[in-house]
Amino acid sequence: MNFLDNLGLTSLSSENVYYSVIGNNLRETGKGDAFSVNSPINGMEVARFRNATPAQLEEVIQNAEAAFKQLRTIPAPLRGELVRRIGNFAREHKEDLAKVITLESGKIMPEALGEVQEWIDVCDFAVGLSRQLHGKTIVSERPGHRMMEQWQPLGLVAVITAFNFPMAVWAWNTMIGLVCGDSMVLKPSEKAPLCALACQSIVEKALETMPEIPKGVTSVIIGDREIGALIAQDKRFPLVSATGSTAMGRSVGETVGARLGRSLLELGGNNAMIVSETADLDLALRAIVFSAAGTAGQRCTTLRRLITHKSIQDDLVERLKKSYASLPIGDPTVAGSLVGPLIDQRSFDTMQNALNAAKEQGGEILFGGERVTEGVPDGGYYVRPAIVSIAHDAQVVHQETFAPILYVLTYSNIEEAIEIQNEVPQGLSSAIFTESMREAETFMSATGSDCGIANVNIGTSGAEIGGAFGGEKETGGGRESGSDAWKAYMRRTTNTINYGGELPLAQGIVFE
Ligand code: UN1
Repeated sequence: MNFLDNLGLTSLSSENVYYSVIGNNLRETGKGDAFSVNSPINGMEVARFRNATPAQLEEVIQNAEAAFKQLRTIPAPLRGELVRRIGNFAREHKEDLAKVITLESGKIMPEALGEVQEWIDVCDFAVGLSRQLHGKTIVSERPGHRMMEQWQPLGLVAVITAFNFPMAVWAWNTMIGLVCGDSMVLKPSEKAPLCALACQSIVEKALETMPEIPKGVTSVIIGDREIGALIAQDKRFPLVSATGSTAMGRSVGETVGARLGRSLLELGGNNAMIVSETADLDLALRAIVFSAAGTAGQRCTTLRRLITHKSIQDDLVERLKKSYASLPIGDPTVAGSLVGPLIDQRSFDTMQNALNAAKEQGGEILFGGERVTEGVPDGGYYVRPAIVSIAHDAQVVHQETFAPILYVLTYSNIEEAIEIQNEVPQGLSSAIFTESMREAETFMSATGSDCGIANVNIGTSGAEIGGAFGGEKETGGGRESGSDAWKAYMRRTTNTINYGGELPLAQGIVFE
């Protein structure tokens, strides 16, 4: 496969097994259990790995620590220059990188290209940021004193990623972390390790052009849950950033919390869109289809609950069914496909279980849900995205099923719609379609959506990198990517400086 060659990813090791530990001239295959990576496109094996062992993790950590000690002394704008070059290499290899994403995650090419674009965009953002890691100056209550804040590099940051955004989520963390002066260690999803190696190979191209930056500033360790747990326990990682299921995040968060470390969690979503009786339905329809069926329902921002005003529901659902019926389902490498495969059989089974539960809980499948075997590659789990009409408080509606199931719910007034929107345990993304300013503003107000993302007249997925990305409640509370999310990757010091000849105490205390 040419694109793998172009990224230096072929014949990495003599045993035909890829390296599991990479960074700072480390090049080792894992010494743990072997596993294969199978493409969701057709189930074929695309690569073989061996998991890294705890001893190999120790090696990675020591290298990353040595790199951090140097990196923190390098001025932030120079760290920004590294990120600029990483972005340029990502631009140059955009198509090669997108092909690796498609191969491992099954994402259609236009979306895979979009994912690489997120990486490129966050590089541009981080380069600008590298000259804007501002602290404040603060007036002191004491004569002859002043106060200020400084932001300092934090240390080693672990990034644990999921299969569905194997490059973008790593990039949000790593490009920002690098300008902040941190040494970044990636533990990728076991379903997308080649993507991790591709990311590392791009960083290494940039590092080759900047010998003044230590080589171990990014590294990759491919391992199982045991390695993930060891990372969470290790106090040499002041920050662990994890994306994935709420169950995984809870375990990481609890372990990191027990040692009083910081975790940045980006977990499950159960995203809803309210469609008001005033909405522009043409616009809403397009947004619904992309948000609910795009990426085969495998984004954490995927639209899962459609809360429709009772007066427009029938019309909207009819139009939605027509639109779903014409969605091209198929090989994600083929131009024109809009819905690719689910990641694996387990995911397919989970979807079928959810559909059965929906029926048991009084729901009705209005469209789709079944496996598609015609006109798609053999061996992949392709499904027709489902539309299900059901009560808003049915149990299955309150859980995240990582597959294209859209639950259609009904409301009569905006207060009720917002209540339904907020009644689930997750709090990532949300949207309203309305032409009413009152409804839109109420939705975004303190009494409105309780999610980290609340959109008006656009869908729930496809956020830009310039905003802080993340959500509340069981979504974990973390914020990544744009705005001031960088602060999570640094430590803040407050400095009080006395330039006078006296030593007045704060709060007017006299101590003599
Ligand atoms: C994810 O699914 O983990 O907002 C991230 C979006 C993308 C990122 C999704 N920019 O849909």
